[in-house]
This record gives sequence, C-alpha cells and structure tokens, in this order.
Amino acid sequence: TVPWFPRKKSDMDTFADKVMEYGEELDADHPGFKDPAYRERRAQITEIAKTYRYGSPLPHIEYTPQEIETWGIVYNQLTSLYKTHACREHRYVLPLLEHNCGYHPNNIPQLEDVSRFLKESTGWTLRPVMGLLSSRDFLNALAFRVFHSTQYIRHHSKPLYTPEPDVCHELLGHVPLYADPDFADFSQEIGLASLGASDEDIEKLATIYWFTVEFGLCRQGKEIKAYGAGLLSSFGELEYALSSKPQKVPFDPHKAANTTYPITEYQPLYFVAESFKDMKEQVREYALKYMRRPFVVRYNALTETVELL
Ligand code: H2B
Ligand code: FE
Repeated sequence: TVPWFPRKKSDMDTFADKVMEYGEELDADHPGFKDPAYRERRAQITEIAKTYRYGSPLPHIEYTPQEIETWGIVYNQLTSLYKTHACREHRYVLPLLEHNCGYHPNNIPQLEDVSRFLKESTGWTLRPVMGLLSSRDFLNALAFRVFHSTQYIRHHSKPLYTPEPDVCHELLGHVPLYADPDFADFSQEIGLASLGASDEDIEKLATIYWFTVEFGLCRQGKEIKAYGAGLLSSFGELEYALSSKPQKVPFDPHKAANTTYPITEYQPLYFVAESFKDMKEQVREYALKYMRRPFVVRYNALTETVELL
C-alpha cells in the first residue's frame, strides 16, 4: 500500500503539530538548556508555528535586541566569506534580499516578507515549523514548493554554533537559493519523487537532499563553490569544504543516496554538481530507475495540486 501524501498545499496543515523534536524541549548539551528566558522564548515561537494555518500571513516576530545582536554577528561573519566561497546564484540573490526583504546586520528579516519575495521569484513559499519534521513530511512539502522554516534564533552565548536549524541557517543558507529558478526546480524534483515513496526510498532521497541542498558544492568555471545551506550557514565548514582537506567527487544521485555521512562533524566527502538543471534531470532519472511507484505524479502549478497519472 502507498503511504498517504499531501495532494494540495493546505494538506500541509496536518504536519503542523507532527514534529519529531519539539522546538521548546532542548537537549542537555544545547547552549540554551540552562537559560529559562531562552526556553520561554522558544516555547512562544513554537506555539506560533503550531497554530499557523495555510493561507494566513506568516506571523511577525518582534525580535529582541539580544536576538538581533546574535544575528548581526552571524551575518557579518558569513557575508565576509560569501564573496569567495558562495556560488554565483547565492551572490546574485543576497543583495536582492537586502534590498527587498530587510536583510541587514541590524535586522532579522520576517518570514512573511521573504516568502512573498520567493513567491514572486520562483513560486516557492515558506511555512513556519515548530521543530524537526520527519523526512517524509519535510520532503513531501518540497513537491509543492513549500519550505518549512524555523523562526527562532540560536542562543546568544554561542553565536557561531547551533545544533539545529535556526533563522540564520534558513535565511542565509536556504532562502537565497530558492529564488533561483533552476535550483527551485531541482529541489521540487526531490519533493515530487518523495510523494508516496516507500520508507527505504525516503531514506535515500533524504540522503540525496543532505549531499545537495545541505552540503552541495558546484563547479563554476574553473572554480568550486558552495551552494549547500549547511555550508553557507557555517563559517568553519564553508572554509573547510573548499580547502584541499575533504574529498570531492562528481554528483551522482545513486552514489549519493548510498553514501553514509556524519551529522555532528565536518563532512569527509562532498559531491560537486555541474549545474542545477543537470541535477534536476539526474534526480528525475534516478526516481524512474530506482524507485517503484504504481503511479506517476505531476504538479499542476495553476491549481497548486498534485495530479496522479
Ligand atoms: N525538518 C525541519 N523543520 N527542517 C529541516 O531542515 C529538516 C526537517 N530537514 N526534517 C529534514 C528532516 C532533512 O534532514 C532530511 C530530508 O531528512
Ligand atoms: Fe537545512
């Protein structure tokens, strides 16, 4: 039997309280674990995501001066490396986000402004999320050009470290690429492949996602640059990834899907893509060749629904 999957964007409302780890329950080794004010703040922002429903404006968060200071430290650090380390698409979009969405060291952009900008650029939109979704739910949403984004920020005691996604990771790492048409198509392709997929296939697609959307490198002219959000939101790993230390191999979805990776250390191996257009085709072929589904899915962009053929 085929696992349930969303057919329309409002179906994503069913994911809202179905999270694996709650944004307010922190592990003992989380930098904010012993800070009651931080935990209270997390609970507040989590509650906002839990009650969000499709079609409403994304909730506005009034960030505190302390939160904005943390953002500013991260912003200045990372943007200093982008000139030499970020892919062309990221470098093209960031100034547009500064101009249109309030990206600035002294301001944490609001998801509503960012989502509206993405919608006009590529049809992608954001949804606030309480915490980590299952791989299946998270990937299924990509089929509808919906990206689940956290809205809280890391703890101020360690501005350059976070054990989980936060607004810095989402807004600086992920968002710029979703304004690029080819990357937008590529990412949706992973999502379409995930609809109704078996648990084993979801695991493989999550691994492809890891080696591309999170930690992907790409060739641009004679150089290698970063487009993965995990790299573009980590000063340390961004430098390391482009150094001669790690291994780099050409992107191949079948190979990537079957490669194991560490989650708490820098990656020993990165996949290098030739172009987002190629990658979209590669993922489509991978799904046709290696995944067994008793139906074909097609996204209808006019109705924003998935059709089964
Ligand atoms: N959930 C949320 N909220 N953000 C993510 O970035 C995320 C997720 N990543 N669930 C997913 C899992 C990723 O690790 C892959 C697809 O499993
Ligand atoms: Fe991420």
